[in-house]
Amino acid sequence: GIQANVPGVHPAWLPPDAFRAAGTRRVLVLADDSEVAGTVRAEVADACERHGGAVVAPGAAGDLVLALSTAGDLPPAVQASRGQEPGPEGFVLGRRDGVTVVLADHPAGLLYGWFEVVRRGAAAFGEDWPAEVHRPALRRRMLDHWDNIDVHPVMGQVERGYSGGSIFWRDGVPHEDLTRVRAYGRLLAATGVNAVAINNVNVHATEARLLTDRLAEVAAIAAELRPYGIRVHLSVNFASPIALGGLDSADPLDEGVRAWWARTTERVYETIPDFGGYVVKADSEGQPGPFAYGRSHADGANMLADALAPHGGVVHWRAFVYDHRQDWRDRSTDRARAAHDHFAPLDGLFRDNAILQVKYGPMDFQPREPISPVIAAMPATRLAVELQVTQEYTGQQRHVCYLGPMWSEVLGFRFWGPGERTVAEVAARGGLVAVSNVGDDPYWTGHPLAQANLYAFGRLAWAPDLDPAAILDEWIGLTFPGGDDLVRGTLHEIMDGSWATYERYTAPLGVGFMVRPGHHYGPDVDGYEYTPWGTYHFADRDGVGVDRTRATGTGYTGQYPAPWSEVYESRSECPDELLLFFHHVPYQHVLQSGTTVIQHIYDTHFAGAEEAAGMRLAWEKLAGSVDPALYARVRERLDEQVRCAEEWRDQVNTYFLRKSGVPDAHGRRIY
Ligand code: GCW
Repeated sequence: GIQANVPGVHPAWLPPDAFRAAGTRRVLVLADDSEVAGTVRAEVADACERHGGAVVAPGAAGDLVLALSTAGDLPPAVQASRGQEPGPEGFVLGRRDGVTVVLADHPAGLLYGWFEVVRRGAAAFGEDWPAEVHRPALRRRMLDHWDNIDVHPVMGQVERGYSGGSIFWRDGVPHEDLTRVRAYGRLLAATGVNAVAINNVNVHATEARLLTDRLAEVAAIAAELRPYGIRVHLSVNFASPIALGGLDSADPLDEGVRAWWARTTERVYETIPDFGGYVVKADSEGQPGPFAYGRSHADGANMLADALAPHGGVVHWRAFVYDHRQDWRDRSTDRARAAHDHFAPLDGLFRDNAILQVKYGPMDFQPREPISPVIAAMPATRLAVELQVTQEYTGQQRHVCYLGPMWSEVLGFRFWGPGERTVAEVAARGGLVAVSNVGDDPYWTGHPLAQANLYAFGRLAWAPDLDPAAILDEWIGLTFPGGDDLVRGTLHEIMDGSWATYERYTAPLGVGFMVRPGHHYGPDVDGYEYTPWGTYHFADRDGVGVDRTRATGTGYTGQYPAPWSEVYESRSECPDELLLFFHHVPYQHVLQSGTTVIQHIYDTHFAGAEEAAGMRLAWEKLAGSVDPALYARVRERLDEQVRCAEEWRDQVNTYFLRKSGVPDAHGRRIY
């Protein structure tokens, strides 16, 4: 059966009512005996049982037909949809003569087609419409969990997790009952996600053993996710041959090391035949890697790719490699340059099943960064772009910050100018990956409204050109199925612009950070200024920002192709929102908006804090219209958001008033 509702856990975007339209029909399923097709049958049966529809037998008339093209006896309405080649995960969807038809070549497509019908609700059963082909734009749509088995002394159980403990492990062992994992798989499948890496990329001693003597735990999780078309991936420690295999080296060119990985990987596939592959953070923030042996990251990645290739697996090799022990006095080292400096020269050297996983920005998941130039620099490499659904730097699921608009901008960015390829197109053969925001919290994501980010990630990975406001609208319709116009309108009012609001009250004009070191929550303007982490703003009495130009700075702008290499180089053409990422400018520098930098800082911080207060006011309109417990949870978090936004406003404004001595043109209160 399906895992529709876990007692005590919020159903997120799949409450029973979301299935009303589909569940009241007569539904015919023509499929094979695969596990995923079995899921489709169970889903249909469950929805029909709840809402009074019926599963009909072949030959009978249905209002909805879900068919595999390989099934025999396709009814006439289905025949009309043939010949469109939806591919391994796609489907054809149309309505003809009053019958809604989903036709797929493979069971996964049928499952995704079913959820598309659910999403459309009554609209899927209105007027006829011609068959449309739906195919995912990106090949792998993956969530990475930063879950540990043990509770880490500093990071907790889930690194950068804001939703409680892990849904996979508790007290050092897997949860006794994994139905929650299955429910998670179901939620993800409904958005189009097809891969999950279950453990933290910082692989500590206990978690390293998931690869060997704790493999059964991975297999158990894989068994819960498989019915929803999701493959399991594992983060592995590069030094495993030493730590687990008793070898004296992890050198990727050493025959003994290579043989160890080949054997170990073979055993993984004996246990989990559809295992997805490995995720690796190497030579990054203290994790071991190939540099210790004088080898390149292509050598490292290819060794694992070779071990995985016979079994059809892939290695996701992360490009997040930089010097986290730099000297703040040294102005020539620029952390933003690091990934491109390390990886661009390796283009063409990676195996086809080695996927380079690149964070969307050159720094680290900031609310605003330029797009990583690595994505443009490696045409002969399969690239995956990495986003962060967990809101490490965007309010940690205490603040409302709907990230759909940010990701949509990232995916639609064109490195080579108008009309040229988008980031989503460049990453099509690799994928879109994000750090999950899910934990064992009853709302899954701590902040109930943060569920929308998880939903939007899957939808954008499937179709990057969807309008983020339309995705939010889908999410609202599914999650609050009885919701009236007040609910819908108010949620849009609060969430549509929430990323922009967050950006306004935090670090200005793309300069980034200014967060409290370590946990990264709340303001601390100089918190990282004299640290080894490479995240500086260089504010002094005259100006602020990082000079990354070729003319006078670190030369980072030169890592972009034209036109962006020129646009970013130029103070007057650089987009305002990134000005301080690329340039060090005087406080009186006039932005393209016509405002000076210092006045912009004051204005946006007053506005941002005011908007946060406006969100809380808007939410109060929904008292009585949404579930009281959910109402209270959001309300309590909005109190914290308002408090924190004021703290940001006052610290940032006070800091820059003291540095610059320039008063606010509007005479507002700065401390
Ligand atoms: O954003 C940073 C986080 C680290 C994280 C690292 C990474 C898993 O602060 O906690 O480590 O990025 O992406 O590897």
